[in-house]
This record gives sequence, C-alpha cells and structure tokens, in this order.
Amino acid sequence: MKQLFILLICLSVFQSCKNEDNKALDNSEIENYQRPNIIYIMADDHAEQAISAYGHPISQLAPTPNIDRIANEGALFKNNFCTNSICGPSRAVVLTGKFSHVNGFKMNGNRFDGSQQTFPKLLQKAGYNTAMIGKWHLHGKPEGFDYWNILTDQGNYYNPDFISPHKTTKIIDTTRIEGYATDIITEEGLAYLKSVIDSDQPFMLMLQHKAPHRNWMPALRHANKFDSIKFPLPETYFTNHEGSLASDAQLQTIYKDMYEGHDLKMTKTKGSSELAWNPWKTDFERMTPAQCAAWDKAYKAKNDAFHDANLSGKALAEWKGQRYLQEYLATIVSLDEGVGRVLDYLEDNGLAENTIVIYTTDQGFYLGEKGWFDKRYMYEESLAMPLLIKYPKAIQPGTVIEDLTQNLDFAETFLDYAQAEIPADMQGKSLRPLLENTFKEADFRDAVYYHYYDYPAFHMVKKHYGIRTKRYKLMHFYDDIDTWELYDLEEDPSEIHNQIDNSDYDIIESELRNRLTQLQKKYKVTEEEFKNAPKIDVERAFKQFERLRGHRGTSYNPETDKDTKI
Ligand code: SGN
Ligand code: CA
Repeated sequence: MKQLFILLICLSVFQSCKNEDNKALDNSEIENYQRPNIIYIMADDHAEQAISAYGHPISQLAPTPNIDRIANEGALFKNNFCTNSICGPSRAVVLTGKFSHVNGFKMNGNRFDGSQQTFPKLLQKAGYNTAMIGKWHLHGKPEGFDYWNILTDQGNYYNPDFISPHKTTKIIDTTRIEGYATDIITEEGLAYLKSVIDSDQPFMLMLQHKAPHRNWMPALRHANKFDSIKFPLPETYFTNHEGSLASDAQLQTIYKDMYEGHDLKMTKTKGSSELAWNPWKTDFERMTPAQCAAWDKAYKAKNDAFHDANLSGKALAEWKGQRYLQEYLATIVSLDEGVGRVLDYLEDNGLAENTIVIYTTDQGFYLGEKGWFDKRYMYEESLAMPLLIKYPKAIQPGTVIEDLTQNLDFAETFLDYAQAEIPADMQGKSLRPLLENTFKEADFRDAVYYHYYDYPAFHMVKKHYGIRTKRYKLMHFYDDIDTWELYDLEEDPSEIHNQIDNSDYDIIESELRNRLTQLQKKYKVTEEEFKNAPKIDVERAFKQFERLRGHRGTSYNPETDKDTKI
C-alpha cells in the first residue's frame, strides 16, 4: 500500500519538479516523501583490509559480498579517516560533526553530554523517525531517538544484555537476549524497519554492531569457516619499527600481548576444553550449555592439532597471527550476512531506491601490520575508516572517491540529504557534492587533523596529534616522550622510516608544521589541551597494563628470541 502511495506521490512530484521554482514543493507532505530514509550501519573495529571491496589480499580470502554490494551499487571512499582512533570518541564525532575537543568526549570512559546538538536530534526535528540499535558505548541515555535498544557497555557476543525503554519481545530475563549479538542486532533492525514501513515519515536508523571487536567470537555456524585457509601475514609482521619511541611503548603486539584463551581460544592442554589465559571469563561463562558444547566441538580438533604441533618461537608467533585472522574474519561473516538481509529487505519492500545505506566502522584496525592488533595510532591502518554509501537515486554505481574525508563529515551529509539546515558550528562538510560528482574545486580537503588522548590505557599508545595530507603525515607524541614523526606515504606506505631527521624533508616538514598550526586554529584547538595534563607515572602505568599481557613463556620477541622451530 505504502509503495503505491509513494509511487503516486513521486509521479506528482516529478510533474511539479520540472521547474525548480515550482511552488508546489512548498507542500510539506510532498517534500517529506522526497527525503531519503537513512540506514547507518556501523561495525566495530572492522578494518579496510577485511572488506573485499577495498581489494586487500586478506579480504580476497574472506570476502564480504554483501558489504561490497553497497560500493558496487554506490560509492567507495578510499581516503576516509577518523579524527581520533577509538570507539566512543569516533561515535561522538559522528553524532555531533565536531572534533573530540569540542564535543567533549575525548576517550573511552568519558560520558557523552547528551544535551548537546546531534544530527539525530536535528533529523527528528526535521520530521524523521529516528532509531538507535546495538552498540552505543557513550555511557548515558541516547537522546534524539524515537526508538532505541542498546547493548550494555561493550556488549557481549553471546546472549548479550540490552537496555531499552521500549518493549522488545525477545528479552529472556531483565535485559538478556539469547542468541548471537550480530544476528540479534540485525533482527532488531529488521523489526524496526517493519514497524516504520507503513508510516509516512522518513526514517533514520543507526544499526551498530559489536562485531568484529575483541575477543572475536564467531557465530557457532562459522567457527570452522577459515580453519583451512592460510592468510597472508603482513610483510611488516616482524618488523621492528626502528627509531619510534612511540611504537616501542605499545602493548598490542599479537605474539606478545594477546591473551591465549580469551583472544586466541587456545586450550591449556590437549584433550581439554579449558582455556589458556582468559582474564575476562564472563564472555564464555554466559554461553548456554548447548552453545558451550557446540563451541567445544568446533574447537577441539584444531586445538588438539595445535598441541600436537608443539610450536615455539617464530612458528608459534606466526600461528598466533593465523588464529587471530581466522577468528576476526569469521566474526565478519555474520556481519556480512546481516548487511545482506537489510539490503534484501529494502529491495523486497520497494525501499531501496529512496534509502541511503552507509556502511562504516568506528576506526581502522591492525591485522598484523607491525605485528599489531587494535587501533589508536595515527598510522594508516587505524586512521583509515572504511566508508561505503549507496543511494540509487543520486549516486552512480561504482563511484570511487579518493578525496580526503572524515567521520566529521557524516552528520553534515545526512542533514544535507534530509534538506535540514547544517548548523554553522559543525566542523565538517557534506559529502554530497562528492557523492553526486558535482564537486568541481581542486581539493575537497587538503589535509586532515587528528588527535588521540587515551593514555595511559589498554595497549599504552601515547597521546598524539598530527596532520595527514594526500602524501605526507606529521605526528607529535607530545607527552613524556615528546617526539615527532614524519612519513612519506608514497615512498613508505608502511610507515617504517621516520624522516623527521632527514634534511631532504626539511621544507616539507616546515610546510606541514605551518598547515598543522592553521588547522588547529581553524578547529579551535586551544593551548589548554596540551597544558594541565595530569602528570603520569609512566612506569607504574606500563606495569599495570603489562600485567594483562598474554600467557608468559610463549610470547615471542623477534629481536632476541631464536627461531627454534622454523
Ligand atoms: C577492550 C579491549 C581492548 C580495546 C578496548 C577499546 N580489551 O578493553 O583491546 O582496545 O576495549 O575498544 S578486551 O580484552 O576487553 O576485549 S573500543 O572499541 O571500545 O574502543
Ligand atoms: Ca572500536
């Protein structure tokens, strides 16, 4: 019924739209129907290297055909970046269109000031029905949503807890829903779509997954999906990032810092299902007996084979890299299925044409580059933020966008498409001219600004800020180490050779420093940001987080350990 109504309205709009000045457009009911619905799908920690539309060799062995549909039918952004590579802050930037130092949410654990202006609130005001389902992670109640149903904190893969002021049918006790997080979030999203399909209002749905966040627990149906695949470990897997004090400080090396039970699902001994080092037991304890039994069955043979192989040294470090990729990529399979279900629903119900679908994630992630997992650094893998957008009405299929864009631009883009005013205090720019190929100036943006604050914290990545142009990157780790790094991304895409002391780069360095100062001024960065930082006892903090390192005795140091088993 709704489809017929839309068709009639569209036909009449088409008639009256021929002349742009046509006053028939004043009729707000008709305008409503022209505005697109928006589905914003956000994964957590999903690296570009693991989305096949981006073409990385890892993703070719674990393709994401449904996510790729968005790029094939719409646009793929090749240079989209986050402003602060960590979960809560990235989400706060998306909601507000403002940098962390302006929206106030600088690091995980902060509380988002829900009273501030956000794009969902503005869309709601403009007549949209708005919803938020899945990982919120901003602490405090979501504001600006007609419907919300969120995971508690980080959420769990199995039988997760949700909080909602609305009645959801599936809750089995006060907050827990039985099942697998990615499937549940997809189903809740589809239920929301069903609830709005017959309404005359446009809608905006934020569908935010937990996957593929640590500790990468796949759905039972995918637990053996990649067992026999040998993924290419990055060339820099054992690279010592020479001369980088900032890299020396981190605690996110796969073969040194991963928890063997919790992360790698390794068992203590052959034949036993008891996990090795597993500090956060709750992820497994919350599984039902049936889920546990199926899990143990899926992992037994491969874990026993590992014990038989009796690996050590470099071979063990490589094995851990493989196991990590198998787990990480297997959690993405359900994500891709979920995206497929949403896209199919839109097609089957005549909504595809007038709905903008976005796929993104909160920031990039390391899949073994420099030996790492996690994110936080301004180096390429974690700075990059996948972005795919489709909107058949306005975006040509197969559009590829190379311009420098950021999560800072999302709010403005949605408001632009909703024909709502973009507030002057938002700091990004609508991506619409890029998407519709109407941007005619030389550069959409010549450089992006970045600032990471969350230190000391998990993984011990130092605070830093910096600038990235199309070719260069200049970063300042300003806390206790006070060092600068400069990379030539064309010559050294893996960012191994810091050129800060190379006089060939003096002119470039000074240009970058000037541009960085200009950007800080433009984005209202104040001196206060760098002063008044509480003094940190670095050694004490390092020890505190080092305690949580992987099971001792099997960590591998490529500089000092012998390759005993190669
Ligand atoms: C947890 C993870 C960390 C991760 C942070 C932040 N450890 O603490 O590895 O960096 O979340 O992630 S875990 O063992 O508890 O999984 S974020 O996505 O929320 O920023
Ligand atoms: Ca994240």
